[in-house]
Amino acid sequence: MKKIISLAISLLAALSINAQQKPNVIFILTDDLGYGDLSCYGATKLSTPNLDKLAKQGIQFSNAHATSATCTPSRYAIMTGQYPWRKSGTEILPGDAALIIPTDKPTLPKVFKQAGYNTGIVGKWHLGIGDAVEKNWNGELKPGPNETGFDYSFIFPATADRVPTVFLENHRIVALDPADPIQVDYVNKVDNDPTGLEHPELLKMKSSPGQGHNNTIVNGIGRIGYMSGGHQARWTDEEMPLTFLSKAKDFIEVNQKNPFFLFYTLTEPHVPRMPSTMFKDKSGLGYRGDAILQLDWSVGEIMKELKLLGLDKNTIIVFSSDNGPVLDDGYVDGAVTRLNGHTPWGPLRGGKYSVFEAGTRVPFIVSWPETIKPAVSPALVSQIDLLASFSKMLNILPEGIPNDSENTIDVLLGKSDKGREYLVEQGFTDNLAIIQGNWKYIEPKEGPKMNELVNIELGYDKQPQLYNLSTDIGETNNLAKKYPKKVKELKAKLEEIKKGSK
Ligand code: NG6
Ligand code: CA
Repeated sequence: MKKIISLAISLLAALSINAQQKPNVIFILTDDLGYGDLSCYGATKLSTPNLDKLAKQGIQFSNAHATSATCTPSRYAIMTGQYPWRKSGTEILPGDAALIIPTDKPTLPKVFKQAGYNTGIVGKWHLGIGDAVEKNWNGELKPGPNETGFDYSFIFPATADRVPTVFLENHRIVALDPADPIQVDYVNKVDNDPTGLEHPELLKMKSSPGQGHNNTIVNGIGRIGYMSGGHQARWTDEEMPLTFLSKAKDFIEVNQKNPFFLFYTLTEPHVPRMPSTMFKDKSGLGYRGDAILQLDWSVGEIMKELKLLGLDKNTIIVFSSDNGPVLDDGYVDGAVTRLNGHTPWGPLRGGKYSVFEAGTRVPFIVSWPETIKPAVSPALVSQIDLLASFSKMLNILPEGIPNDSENTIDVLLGKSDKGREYLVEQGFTDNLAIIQGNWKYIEPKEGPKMNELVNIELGYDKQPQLYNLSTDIGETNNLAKKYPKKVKELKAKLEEIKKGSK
């Protein structure tokens, strides 16, 4: 008997050592950060020392992608490993949308959970909450992040410019006074809360003409959508980074003894950009630049925390952005007038909403000190592959991982530089492109050339477009007429991918 007990104890000890050896993973996802927004990616008008340091100690990818040029579809792909254009209802969601992530399929956090990790999300969600649009915001709100694989969640439901402007911790709104219940409506005004449209004099930041953002005013900023009540629970934009950072640090601290996966989804530099006082006017580029300094600072604070707890060596940090950059996305905040020569899109064409490269080619850094050999990698990688890749790393092979998600773990960890063979990019909902090797083919599609509101080329064209990205990264020279065979080949490949999915 004694022997059996001691055997059991040593087995348990071995298991727990094993568990401790598994690296923690923190995926830091920013919102609308462009390919050219960081100094390690060539920005000269602002400096991002913490991300530069992360890039220096890890692998900095130059050809890494979000699947889509807007937030909801891009995050849908990260969570499910499936191209979002395969499923309707994955376009930019309003703040009262129902959950769009299936609760009975594999997800990125579920992979970690299955491997014994504690999982958490802190930050922006934007994938819907509850079973329906109509819901009682004052009770338990589910299904949501916790039902898709996160043990812990501290989020806001949609975007910083959409109501409800409150935080949810697990299933409930934080600091909600039952005597002042919240109501949310995206069609009609509810109650008497002032709107930006009726009371522009109450605004501390004007909304851009023609872009909406003039419904309920919260913290002096007009939002998309109407809400009433919940006054104590409403956030103050200026303290958002501190709140998220503190919750992220708490999660790390509480879970320091067991492997954890933290999805830290920062809201910067998405609109409304309202940096905290310590960053206001620091960049000289207006609030958008300040918001970038602020996100860089948050990353630095996380790195410091890991060091303090002795977790820095055994924590993988993945850093990226959900889609490309935009200047005026709804508020008059100086992003255009104070740009000062900064190029958020780097050498790329387009931006957020666009099927051109700046829409989906984003900063992407993977760091794992002392395990990953620092490098710059030109390999083609995508956020959609994190699901299959971490599954492979953890030896978890859940059934039903969509084959859109490919295992590229060796590339992500620097053991190989052979990235994906091809990748599909999604612009503003229905326009798709495929990259294979140096070639990029944008399928012909009717649609507006420009999103005039934000002054970004969307990439729609009735004619097929073909670019050679190795010599023309700015997609200026359409070679479709010159290489009809290539066009045919890539068109066929794209059609094949469109058809084939689990
Ligand atoms: C757009 C909003 C924009 C932003 C975006 C979502 C208008 C005119 N523009 O519809 O301000 O909120 O949605 O951004 O309403 S994302 O990064 O979450 O996809
Ligand atoms: Ca975004």
